[in-house]
Amino acid sequence: MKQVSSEFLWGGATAANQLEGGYQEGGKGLSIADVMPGGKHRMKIIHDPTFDFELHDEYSYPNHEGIDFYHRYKEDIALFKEMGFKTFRMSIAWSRIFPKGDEMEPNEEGLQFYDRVIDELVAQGIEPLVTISHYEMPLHLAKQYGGWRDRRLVTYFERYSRVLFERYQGKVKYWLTFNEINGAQFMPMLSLGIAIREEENTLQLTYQGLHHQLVASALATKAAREIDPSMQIGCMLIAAPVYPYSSNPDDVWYAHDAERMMNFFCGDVHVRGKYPNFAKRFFQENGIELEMEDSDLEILKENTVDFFSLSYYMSRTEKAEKNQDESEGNIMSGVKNPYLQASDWGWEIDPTGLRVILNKLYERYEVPLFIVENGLGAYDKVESDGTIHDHYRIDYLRDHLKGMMDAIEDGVEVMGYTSWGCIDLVSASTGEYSKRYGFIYVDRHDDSTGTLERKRKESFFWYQEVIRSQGASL
Ligand code: BGP
Repeated sequence: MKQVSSEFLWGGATAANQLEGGYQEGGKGLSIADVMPGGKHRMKIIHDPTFDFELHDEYSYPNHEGIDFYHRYKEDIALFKEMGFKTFRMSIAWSRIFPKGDEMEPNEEGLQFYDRVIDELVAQGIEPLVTISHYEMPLHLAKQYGGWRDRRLVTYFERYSRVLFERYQGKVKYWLTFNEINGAQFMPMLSLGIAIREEENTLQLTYQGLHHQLVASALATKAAREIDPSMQIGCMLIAAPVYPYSSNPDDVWYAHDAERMMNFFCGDVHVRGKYPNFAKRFFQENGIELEMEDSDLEILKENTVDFFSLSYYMSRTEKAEKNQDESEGNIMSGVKNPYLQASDWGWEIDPTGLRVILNKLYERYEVPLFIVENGLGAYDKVESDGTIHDHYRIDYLRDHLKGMMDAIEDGVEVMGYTSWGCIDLVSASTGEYSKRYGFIYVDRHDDSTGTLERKRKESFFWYQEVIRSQGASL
C-alpha cells in the first residue's frame, strides 16, 4: 500500500480567466483572454499571427462569464474543503490589479477581491498556490506595446508581482511566476501577447519575448525574497517526454532534440540560472539574436527557483521525416503513437509518461517537483436522477497518480498534485464549456445556457477518498 507523507499538497488547479467571469467588474481592464472567442474560432486565432486583439460581434466570448467564480467563490471553496483539498491553485488576473498594465498604482478594488478569496481559503485551512500570470495579460500591453516583445513589460510585471507579495505575505507561501512559460514555443500569441506580422521572424520574436519573461520571472523571485524570505517560488512548464517513433537513429536524435528544447530550455534558465549549451546552436541556426541588458545573465543566475512545477496531460512522439498521421488536437504537434489511446480531443493518454518525465526532471534538477496540472477533458452526461458517472476520468486520474507514486518510489521528490480544472471551467485551447475536467459539474453549456448550478460527480467522492487515505486507496 503506497502512501504519500502528511505534508503532501493534494488539491485542484484553475486559472482566473477560465473561471472568474465578472470581466468588467471591480475596475478590471480587458485582458487578452477576454478577446479570445469561443468554439471553433479559438484554436484558429491562437495560431493566427495577424490577430487584431479586437472584440467582434459575430463571436461569443465564454471567458467573460466563466463559471461566475467571482460571485460564487465561497460555495466553491466549501466544496473543495469537503473534498479535503490541502491546497488550491488559482491565478490572479493581472488586469484586475493593473487594468492597463502600465499604471504606477494598483486598483484597490481588484486587490480586495483576492483578499476575500485568499482569506476564505486560509479560513478553511486550504493553502493558496498562486500563479501570477496564467495565459492572460492586460490587453493594453498587447495592443500598445506588442506584448512581451517590449522590454518595458519586465518592469510592469515586476511592479505587479511586488504588489502581490507585499499584500499577501504571511498568507500565500507558494507562488508560480508564468503558467507554462514554454507554451510560448508552441503558441506565442497566447503566451506572449505578440501578434507577429508576415515580414517578421517568428522565432526571433518568440525567443526575445521568452527572454523578457525569464528575466521578469527572476526579478519577481528576487522581489519575493526581499519581501518575505519564507515564500517559495516555482517555475511552471508544460512537461512531457518525447519518444522517438522508431529506433532509427535519425528519429532518436530528432526526439531527443525536441525533448530538450521543450523541457530543458526554459527549465535550465529557471533552475540552473543559465541558458543550456544547446541554445547557442539553436539561436545560430535560426538567425536569432537576443537583445540583452548587461545585467540580465547575472539576474538569471542569482535568482533561480525553489521548486519546479509542471502540467502533464500527454506524451509526445516524434519522427525525423513527418509523412504520416500527425497527432491531432495536440498543441505540441508530433506523430501518432500506435501504443496509446487518445481523449476525444486527440490528446494521447500515457500515465507511464508521467513517471518518465518526473524521473528525467528530477535527475537533471534535483529540486522538488510539483504536478500542478493533470486531467482528462471529457464530455459528461447528467443522468435523470442528477448523478454524473465519470468513470473514464477516475480511470485517467488513478493511472496517472499511480505513475506519480511509482516515481516517488523511484526517489523523485514530489511536493503535491493539483488536478486541472477541479471544477468545470472554460477550456483554454477550444473555448468550450463541454470539454470538462472537474470533480464538480457546472451547469453551463456552449450555447450559453445553464443555471451555473454545481453538482458533485462520482469522481468527487473518489478523489475525497484518495486524499483521505493519502493515496492508499488507489
Ligand atoms: C493547460 C493550461 C490550462 C488548461 C489546460 C487544459 O495547457 O495551462 O489553462 O486549460 O491546459 O487545456 P484545455 O483547456 O485546452 O483542454
